Amino acid sequence: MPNTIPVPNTIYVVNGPNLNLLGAREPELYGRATLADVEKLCRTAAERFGLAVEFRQSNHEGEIVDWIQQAHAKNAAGLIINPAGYTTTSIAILDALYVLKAPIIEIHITNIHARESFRRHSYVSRAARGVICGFGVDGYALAIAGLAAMIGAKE
Ligand code: CA2
Repeated sequence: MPNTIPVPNTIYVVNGPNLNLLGAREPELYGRATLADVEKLCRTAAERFGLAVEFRQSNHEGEIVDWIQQAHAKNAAGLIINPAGYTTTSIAILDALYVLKAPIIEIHITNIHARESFRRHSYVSRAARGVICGFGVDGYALAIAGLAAMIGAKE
């Protein structure tokens, strides 16, 4: 058997608090797509580049930290994170992201710069290679395409 190192091909898509409510509340802000729709969209976008997706959502900071550590332990090819309300508060999530060597993309459904000023400061951005916001849930597909380009995954 050839002694080859497997190429990492799994990307983690991690969603923070309240994103389980997508589609059910505040559609004027976040649209009508549900989180299940977003998961499907991510899988379809990733398949084009031969990438697999671990799709997660949690309302709990520590669980998100655990998944980031898991992405590192499993040698994930990259991580896309919508930290939601933890964007502006979580040094614990930032510290976990700093450990990850694979590229990180931060994504927000809305344009956080056009909203309340407190939404504009992101701890997570310090660890992110790229940030996408304001494209609605299509931003997830854009994040996957951008990540694929960063890691050299071809269509
Ligand atoms: O625009 C984004 O994706 C945000 O990360 C969403 C967060 C917000 O705190 C950030 O400033 C921007 C809020 C997520 C809450 O998600 C909901 C979805 C549907 C209904 C209610 C909340």
